[in-house]
Amino acid sequence: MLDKVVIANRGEIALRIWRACRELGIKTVAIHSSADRDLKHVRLADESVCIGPPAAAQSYLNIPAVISAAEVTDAMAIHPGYGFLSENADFAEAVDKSGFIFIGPRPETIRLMGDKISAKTTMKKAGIPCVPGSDGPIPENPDDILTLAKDVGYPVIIKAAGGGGGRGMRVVHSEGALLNAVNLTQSEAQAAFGNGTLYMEKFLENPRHIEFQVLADGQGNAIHLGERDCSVQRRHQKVIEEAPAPGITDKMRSKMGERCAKACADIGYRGAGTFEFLFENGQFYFIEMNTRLQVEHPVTELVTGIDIVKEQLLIASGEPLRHRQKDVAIRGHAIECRINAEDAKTFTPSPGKITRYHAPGGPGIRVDSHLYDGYSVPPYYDSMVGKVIAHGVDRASTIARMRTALVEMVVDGINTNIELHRDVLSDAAFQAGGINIHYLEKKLKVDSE
Ligand code: MV4
Repeated sequence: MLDKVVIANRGEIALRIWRACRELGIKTVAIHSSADRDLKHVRLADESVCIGPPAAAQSYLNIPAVISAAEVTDAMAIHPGYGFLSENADFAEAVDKSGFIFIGPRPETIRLMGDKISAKTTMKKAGIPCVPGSDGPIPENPDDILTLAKDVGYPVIIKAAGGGGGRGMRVVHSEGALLNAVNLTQSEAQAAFGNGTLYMEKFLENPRHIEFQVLADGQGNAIHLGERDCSVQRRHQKVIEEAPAPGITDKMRSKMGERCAKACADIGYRGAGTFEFLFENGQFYFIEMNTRLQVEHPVTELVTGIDIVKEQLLIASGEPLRHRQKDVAIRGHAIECRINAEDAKTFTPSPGKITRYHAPGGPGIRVDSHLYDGYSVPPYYDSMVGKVIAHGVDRASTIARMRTALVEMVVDGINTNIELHRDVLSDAAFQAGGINIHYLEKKLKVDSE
């Protein structure tokens, strides 16, 4: 078993990791920037180390500083959380080489999935359905690019192999616009990721974003924990997630979930992971794999009863997977609302001091947040300050629970998106279920008119 873990993150997820360690009797080291001394988990951790100034590049992203903190505290493992260094293969490798355990997949796996072309090629070979397209990098020769697009069929989307999560992509609607779009995307990708390699896919116009959660022990065992629907998003930032995805039958879930689990077993995957799909006209199309714990993991925890962070810690300590697929059941429904410190109209960050904080509660309500009365939200990091997660026997009663929680919740002193959540949860289209990735941006446009 791990005896001491460095929590290499901040905010709600650092607190979430602290709680899981604590439950398992694992000692914790909070590493933080000089702006984060007052974070709740820093105060609760057994030890804390300030690793640098506020700017993330000099603290949470500073690989030598993070590893030094593990060395001076004699820790055994490092949990990266999400964002920051969580999907950095060089970091995972440096952690290994320094004699610590990286709580996540092997560096080679992170690298394989970080390149979106090799991720797709790997998954296609493992039997996962992918969006039709170039099956590898697009050709060099302009005529060959034009022929490829004609074969795929317009509209197409040009994506950077080094991109992901909505960065480095361009939609092309006609032959006349193709080569210019390719050149632009290539220059941007080279500048942003140091890798100008591109691939092409058929552009799906109105898909839903549905992702499957997996757990694997790196010893040949892998299971899936069903899917989440993350279609409520704005500018590639998810706002609301739910599990299970409306309209996905047990049969569809088992079929796709088991394929994901088998793909993990095939590649010797270790840890928690997520297969991202676009879902359109009853079909799943793989786009990317995330090799980290995700923000929205709680909805899966609530419907399966499995503590994903505890499982990550047990897997990292070398335990074989303790859950069998046949024992994983989806019970009821769960919805998560991400609470952001932001302006309701402009979405610009709204840092500042919390003058009054009341968390919602009651049956089926979980709050993952580091907020407390008197805490100051610093201006240097992501604006998400917590998540409210509701669980109920079915989707309608879960929506009712969430709406109650959002009325009950008070966060004064900063602006938040709580009102936006109330609007979405009372919207007939959201209540009907099955909205696509364009839903929120369209709704915001209509509502502002
Ligand atoms: C797509 C797509 C349509 N067709 N690929 C955006 C994030 C990145 N993970 C992939 N993305 C998309 N890829 C094809 N072939 C539409 C998107 C997309 C999107 C996907 C998921 C969630 C929100 C999105 C918002 C805009 C575009």
